[in-house]
Amino acid sequence: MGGPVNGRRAEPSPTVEVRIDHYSAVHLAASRAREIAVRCGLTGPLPDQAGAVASELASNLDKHAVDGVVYLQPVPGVPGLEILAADRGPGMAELARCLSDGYTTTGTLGTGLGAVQRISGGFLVRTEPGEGTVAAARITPPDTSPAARRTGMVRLPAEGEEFCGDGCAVAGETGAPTALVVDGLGHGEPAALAAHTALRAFEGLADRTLPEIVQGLHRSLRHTRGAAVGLLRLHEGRAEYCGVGNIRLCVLSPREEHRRMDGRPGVVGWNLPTPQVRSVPLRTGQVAVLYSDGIASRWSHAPSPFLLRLPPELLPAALAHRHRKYRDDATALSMEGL
Ligand SMILES: [Mn+2]
Repeated sequence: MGGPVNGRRAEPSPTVEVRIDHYSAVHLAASRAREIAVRCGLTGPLPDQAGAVASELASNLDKHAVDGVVYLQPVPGVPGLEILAADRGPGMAELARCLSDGYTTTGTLGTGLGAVQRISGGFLVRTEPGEGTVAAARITPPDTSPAARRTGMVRLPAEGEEFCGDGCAVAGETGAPTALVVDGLGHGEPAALAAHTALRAFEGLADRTLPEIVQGLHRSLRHTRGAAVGLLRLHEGRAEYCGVGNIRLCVLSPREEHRRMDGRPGVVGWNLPTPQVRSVPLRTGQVAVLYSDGIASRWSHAPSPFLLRLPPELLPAALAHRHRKYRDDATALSMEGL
């Protein structure tokens, strides 16, 4: 998936974005979903089902929503396609209410999302008048066990770029889960190579302490253009964050005050500051999100109640849709506390 980077192993494909700004985009979303579903390892009727789900979500956006977008990407860790939809209201809101109330209509409105829910291995939707809607549907083989952990991610290349200079990964299925977001300096292929090098190095470092991981990444990135790095490790009731450069952390909670943390100035691979680990309370029901500077950090100064309540599966799509800078690669990765 994705082109090879200087002949090295290809990076998993970044998130594919289809803006629903015209009816023709509905067909585009469906055909891209079918095509990416095949590349994600789905077989039999599943690619067509993925196309049907993408078509339904996109057609709702086309008919009823303002500023609608569909994101398509592999489900991390298992064969499968994730289809995310986001808008700024108002139409999807009505549909989602019908769905969550079990309310049926004689029109095509409720039935469409009901079908999406039946076909999908997992379907989540959140909506609020004035805020819009975010939805996620996962198409996976019938025997797929549910995700071990509640996470979400979106990784978008800068507009017009083939390569994404950001990377992200989660490791530690058994031990303390550890997430990495990396932003190769600049964008395009050299940035992608730096991000790719960091991801490969992270595979062998993930069970070390966070400062050791940063130092290991620093060594492996010496011959690249360097990167900003953010690491997040979950423990019961808390998390550790270690950041260098513009990979920020925000911890969101429906009722409590949110917490923000910024990385220390520096470039991993070039001038590494002494890595500093900071601990932050993070419990079940709270969500931590690591994000690159392709998402404007302004949102985190006063997150809306809608964002504060989003589950980890939906938060990255909402941030990318509302706060993305189109001239930079943009990544967000979220995890729920343990
Ligand atoms: Mn960037």
